[in-house]
Amino acid sequence: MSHARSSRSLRFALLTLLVGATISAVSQQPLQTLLAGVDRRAVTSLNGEWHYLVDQAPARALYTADGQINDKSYALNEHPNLVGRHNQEYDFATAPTLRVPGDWNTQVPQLFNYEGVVWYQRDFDFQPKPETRTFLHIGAANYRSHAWVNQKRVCDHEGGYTPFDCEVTAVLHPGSNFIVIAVDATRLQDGIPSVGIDWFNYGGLTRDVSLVTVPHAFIDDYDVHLAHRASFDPANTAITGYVHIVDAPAGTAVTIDIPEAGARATAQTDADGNAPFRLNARQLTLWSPETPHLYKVNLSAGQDALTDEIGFRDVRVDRTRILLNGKPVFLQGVNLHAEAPVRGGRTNTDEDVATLFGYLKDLHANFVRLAHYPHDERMERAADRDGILVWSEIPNWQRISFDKPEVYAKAVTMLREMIRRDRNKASVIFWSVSNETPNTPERTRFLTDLAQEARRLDPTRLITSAIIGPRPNGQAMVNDDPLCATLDVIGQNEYIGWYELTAEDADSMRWTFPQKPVIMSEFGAEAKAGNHGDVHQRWTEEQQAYVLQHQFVMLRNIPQLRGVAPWILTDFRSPTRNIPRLQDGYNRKGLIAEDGTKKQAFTLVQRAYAEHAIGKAE
Ligand code: GCB
Repeated sequence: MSHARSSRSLRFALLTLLVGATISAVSQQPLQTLLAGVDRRAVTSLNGEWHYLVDQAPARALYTADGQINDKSYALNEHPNLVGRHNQEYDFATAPTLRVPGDWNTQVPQLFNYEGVVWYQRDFDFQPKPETRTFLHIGAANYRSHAWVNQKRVCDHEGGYTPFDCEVTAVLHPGSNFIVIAVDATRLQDGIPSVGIDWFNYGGLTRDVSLVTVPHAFIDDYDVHLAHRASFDPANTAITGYVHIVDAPAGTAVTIDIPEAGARATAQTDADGNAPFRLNARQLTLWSPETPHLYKVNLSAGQDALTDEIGFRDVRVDRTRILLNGKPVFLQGVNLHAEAPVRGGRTNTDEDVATLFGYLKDLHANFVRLAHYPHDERMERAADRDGILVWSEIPNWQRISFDKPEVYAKAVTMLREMIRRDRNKASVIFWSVSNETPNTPERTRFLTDLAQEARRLDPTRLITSAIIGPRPNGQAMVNDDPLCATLDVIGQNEYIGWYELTAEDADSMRWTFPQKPVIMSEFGAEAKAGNHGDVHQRWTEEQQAYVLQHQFVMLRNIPQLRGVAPWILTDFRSPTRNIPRLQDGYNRKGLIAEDGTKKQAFTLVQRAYAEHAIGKAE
C-alpha cells in the first residue's frame, strides 16, 4: 500500500469513526442514533397535518449569513404581536398545512418544482413516563433536516432516504409540546446523490414521523441470522448475531427467544453494550421465495422488549452461481423507483406497497432492484412476507465527489443506516454500493473501501454495484471495470437498442465478464402508453417491446447471467425528460404507465418470466 493510500485510508478511518459515533455509543448525552425495529414498537405517531412555511433561497430563516443553522428564528415558533412591540414576521399557527408523511411537491401546486427549504411545525400532547427515554423518529427527510422540540435543536441529518432517531427526553414536558423541522431539498455538488439525477427530487418529510418511548437502557440494534458456515449445510440450525443495548452495564442479561423454532438463549452485554449470542433451533424452515417463512423473534433486556419477524436463509456465491439455501437461483426481477403508482409522489403507505407488490406478482418476479436509494421500510417488510429477493442501494449515482473524504464519510453513514435498518430482512440479499459510476482511480478506491465497509458490517450478504460501460467494440462488449474485483455479483447496465446501437445489434453481441455471477441490472427503451406504430418508431409500445425481445436473445447468450432487471416497472417523474406529449416530465421506460396502464412490454416480460425463458440458475 502506498503512503498516499495509507494516509488517505487513515483519514477515512478517522472520519468513519466520527460518523460511526453518531449511531452507536453508550451515552448519557441526548443521543442521535438509528433505532432498529422501530416499526415493531408501539409508537406515538406524529403523522398528520403539519403547518408549513417556505423559506426561499437564500433561506435566511434557516441559515445565518455565514451558513450556520439559525436557532433563533422560525425554530422558536413565536407568534407575531398584533399590538405592542414588533417581534417577528412569521406564524405557524395560521399557516397552511402539509400532510406528513408526504413530499411537498405533489401536495401544493406552487411547490411542485420547489427544491429549497420548507419549515414544518406541529403541536402534540405528551405525558412523559418516569424512567423512560423518548426519541423523535424520522423515517426519511429529503435531503438535509434540522429538528427542534420546544425550541431546542435535537437533530441535524443529511441524507434523504434513511431514518434517524433523536433523543428528546430532556426537552419534553407534560402537556402541550411543539416540534419544528426544517427540511432543505437543495441539491448539493458534494451531496449523495450529487446535483445531476434522473429522478424527481421530492422534498420534505417523506416517511413516517413518530415518538418512540423506551426504557432507560434499551435495544437500539440487533442482528439475528442463520450462522454463516464455510459452505452451505442443510443441517445447520444455528442462529447467531448480537443484540446491542444502550446504557446497559456490562453483564446485563439479554434474552433471545424464537418459540416456534424451540430456540432460546440468554447472553450478556460486554462493556460496549453488545451481547453476541448463538443458539440452536430444533429445526428450521428456511426462508425462500417459495417458502417465505418468518419466525417471531422475541428480544428482551431489563425493561425493554421487542418482537420482530425474521426469516433465516443462506445466500452465497459459488463461482458464477448464486446459491440460496444451497440451491442455484435465477433472478427474474425489475427495477423500481420509490414513486407511488397512480397518485404519484413518494411511496410511503401500505396501499402503495400493496399495489407495487401486486404488479411484481403479476409479472412472476422473484426479485426487485430498489433503485437508487433505500426505499420505505414497508417495501422490505412486504418482500419478506411475499418472498421477493431485494437489491438495496445507496444513492452513489453516477458522478459524485469521489475525491473528497467528507463525501466518503457521508457514503459510509448512508451505508450504515441502510444496513442497520434492514439487516434483519431475509429478502435483502444484495447491498449495492453504487450505480453507473465513472471508471476512475478515485472512484474505484472510494467504492472498494465502501464495499469492504459493507462486508465488515454485514458479512452475510452479497455486495454488488450497477456498472455502466464498456463501449461496444464491433460485436463485443468486454467488461474490464476494476470495480468488479471487489464485488460478489456484477450488476451490468446497458441500453443497446435505445441509447446505443440498434435493437437487432443485441442479437449477435457477445459479452465478456470476470468469472462472477452477472445480473443485467438495467436495459430497456421508452414508450408512451397508447402510442402505437412501427417497431422502429421511437416512443411506441411496439418499439419498447421489440427492444426487450432482442435483449432477451442477447441475454440468453451470457452463460454466467444469473438475473435480469429491466428498467423499469413504472414510468417515473424526471425533470430532464421534456419531450411534450411523449414524456411530459416522465422517464417512460416503465413497463407500466404512471397511471397503472400496462404497456405491451409488461406482457412480454410477464410471459418470459412465466416460462422462465431468459436465463438459467447454473
Ligand atoms: C440509467 C440510470 C437510471 C436512468 C436510466 C435511463 O442508466 O441508472 O437512473 O433513469 O439509465 O432511463 O436513462
